[in-house]
Amino acid sequence: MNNDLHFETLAIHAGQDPDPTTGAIMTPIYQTSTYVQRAPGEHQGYDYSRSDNPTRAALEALIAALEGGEYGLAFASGMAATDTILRLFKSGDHIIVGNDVYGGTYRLFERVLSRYGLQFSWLDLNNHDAVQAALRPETKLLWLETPTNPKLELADIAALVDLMPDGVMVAVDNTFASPVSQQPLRLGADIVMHSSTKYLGGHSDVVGGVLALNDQETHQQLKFLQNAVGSVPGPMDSFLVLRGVKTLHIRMERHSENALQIARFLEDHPAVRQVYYPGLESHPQHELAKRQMKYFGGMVSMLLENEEVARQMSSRTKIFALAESLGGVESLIEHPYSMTHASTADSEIAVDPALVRLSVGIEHIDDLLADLRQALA
Ligand code: P1T
Repeated sequence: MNNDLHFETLAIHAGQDPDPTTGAIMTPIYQTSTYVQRAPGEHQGYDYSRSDNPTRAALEALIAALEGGEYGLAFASGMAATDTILRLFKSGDHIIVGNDVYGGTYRLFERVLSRYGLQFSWLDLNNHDAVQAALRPETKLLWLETPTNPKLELADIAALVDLMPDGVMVAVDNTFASPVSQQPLRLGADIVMHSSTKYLGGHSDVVGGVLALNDQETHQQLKFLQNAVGSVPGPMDSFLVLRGVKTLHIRMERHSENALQIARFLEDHPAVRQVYYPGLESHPQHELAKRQMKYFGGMVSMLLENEEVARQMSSRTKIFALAESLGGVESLIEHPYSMTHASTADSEIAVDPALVRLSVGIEHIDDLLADLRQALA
């Protein structure tokens, strides 16, 4: 597949030539753990499914194409993908992280990896002076989300890449934007990570993670770790992400249209103190959003009067289902303080208890607006 084709074409075809033996147009689910060898070490490219599996290989080729990278890697979850990146580093290494991230990322970094001697600084990545001042000889990685979970803050990827000295990698968790909206490798980032559980899968039926990158040596190290650590996705899960991605571009367009209308509605609602959505003119980084993103995405957060009101609203919607996760075709609502970001409680990156987060789906906008209107009444 020629990776210079348009995104919409790559989403449907990259890594997915029809099966040469049967002509099957959909990638077969190679539900096998092992592969027969003609003689010891003499096989057809596959020897054991932790190391490689053809369905997973198709997904890995697809994600590389979507992100404009040379290499893709797939994992059992977004956290597994993140963890595998962090295993590139060793005790004493220092990592700069944006101070608004998914709660599970905070938990992995501070409660697991810090026990192995990795050191983390949590910073406002829009304060470039502070980022520069935090750099140390031991700094090896800048980790960022843009837009962030749950406050939809943006980071200027190209500017931050420029700020990093040689030897400091930049990894972007691109889960909220998805590759149809922004491709961080093209802006100079070294590694892109996704929870494919979200927009890539798109149907709330799979947990997975993926990486994309250009550097051959880093790819070899990550591929080694993928096999050595073993947090790989099964073939069925790989297939579900392959199938989900085929409609990513049209889903994201509708997610974004619906989310913008909802953000505008919430901005005018007296019960809402603040709305966080990069597509709103009132978003402090709206200009950066227009420059860096093709779509503003389906995630909207809002600040209500207090925690009690936020909890009540989260329980009152009928179409927006109260659940963790995001990026599926159906709309979800959640209370980050007690749900997705409970692990950041009392920390330097704790979220406001009055915050409510929406994952806006692709249902009819009038039904979604009516649901929010009744829940806020
Ligand atoms: O859940 P998993 O596939 O392991 O991905 C973790 C992850 C990583 N990065 C971001 C930006 C995420 O949002 C997530 C998962 N987030 C949720 C489950 C959530 O509801 O926010």
